[in-house]
Amino acid sequence: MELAAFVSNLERLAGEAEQAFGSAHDAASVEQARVQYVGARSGQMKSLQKEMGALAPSDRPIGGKKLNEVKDRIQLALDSAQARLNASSPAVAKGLLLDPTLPGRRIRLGHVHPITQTIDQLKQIMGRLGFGVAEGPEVEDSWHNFVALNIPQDHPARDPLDNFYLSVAGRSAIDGVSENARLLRSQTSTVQIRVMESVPPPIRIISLGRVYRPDEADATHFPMFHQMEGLWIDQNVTMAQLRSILRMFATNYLGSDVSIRFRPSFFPFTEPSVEVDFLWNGNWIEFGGAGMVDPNVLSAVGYDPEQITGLAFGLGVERLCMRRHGVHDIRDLYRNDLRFLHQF
Ligand code: FA5
Repeated sequence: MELAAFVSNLERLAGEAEQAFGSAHDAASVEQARVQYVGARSGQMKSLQKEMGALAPSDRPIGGKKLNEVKDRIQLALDSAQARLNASSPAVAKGLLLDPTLPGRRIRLGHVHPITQTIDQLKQIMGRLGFGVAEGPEVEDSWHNFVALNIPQDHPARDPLDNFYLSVAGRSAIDGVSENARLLRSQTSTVQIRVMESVPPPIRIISLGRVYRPDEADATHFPMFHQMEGLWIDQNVTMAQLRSILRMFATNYLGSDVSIRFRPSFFPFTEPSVEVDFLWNGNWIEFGGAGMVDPNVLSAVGYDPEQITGLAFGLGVERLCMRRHGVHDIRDLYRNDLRFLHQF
């Protein structure tokens, strides 16, 4: 075959292919032209390539060079047809086309809320000290929230202004002070009563959960917060044990350098009673109450106070979490600001 004829065939093919790709305006016609001109099996480029063998050996280097030039032209025409198609696709119009050169977007996983994390840690620490976990309802009756805890009918702690009473069956919430009123529990000490009513001594439990009080929200108060209640019932339980348990708990959760102080106090359900303070940035801050279970409470649940003794404590979970993590406003825990929550 003549070199001139081979080159002119190549030129013709390149011209046709460029025209075909130039006028292809949808994916199907681009693909059709691709198969026709550069298809691996029956494409026209392929057949011309075979004709190379019919050239005189001295013409082959020039023929081969021309063949490669034409291949490049056709490939360019194919590439620009495809680019034109992509640019007009709805995905690009919306800016959605994948750009593989962009760094990947990190998927932000959610995680457990700091108060739930704190609750898990408290359960672990107290578990190592031999305390199991008990639970009780958040909607309570007056018996468990007050009466069995030695808080009589006329006690100020039962005031409707200090509790969230529920209005039941058409009765107003103010009637709540009555004997069978229901309310959102104001303390986890209710669980002490429920556990003692259902099992005989010895008992060693903690109970962690939400409690509710109509307190004005400020840096250290919130109307819904969590408490960790502890109860140890057995023969010969002592105040010294109460103090060492709370000390061990505090050094485990807050660090070995924590300072703890017990202040004489009063709770209707413990005698003697103490307030538990921890030192925080040079100030003594109240974290909870504690004491020896009052004989009246032991009698209310059917125990013999001559035989059975007990210790109990109730600590504010938010304040523990705040001191450990250096949070200075309890409201930050409940603002649901992800920039704050992601730090935990
Ligand atoms: C009680 O609730 C007692 N039941 C504790 C107790 C249990 C005493 C067993 C004896 C035996 P008090 O009302 O002081 O006690 O609350 C205990 C802790 O809950 C407080 O020290 C504080 O850490 C936390 N607390 C109280 N009110 C709020 C509030 N509005 N917001 C956040 N934390 C609070």
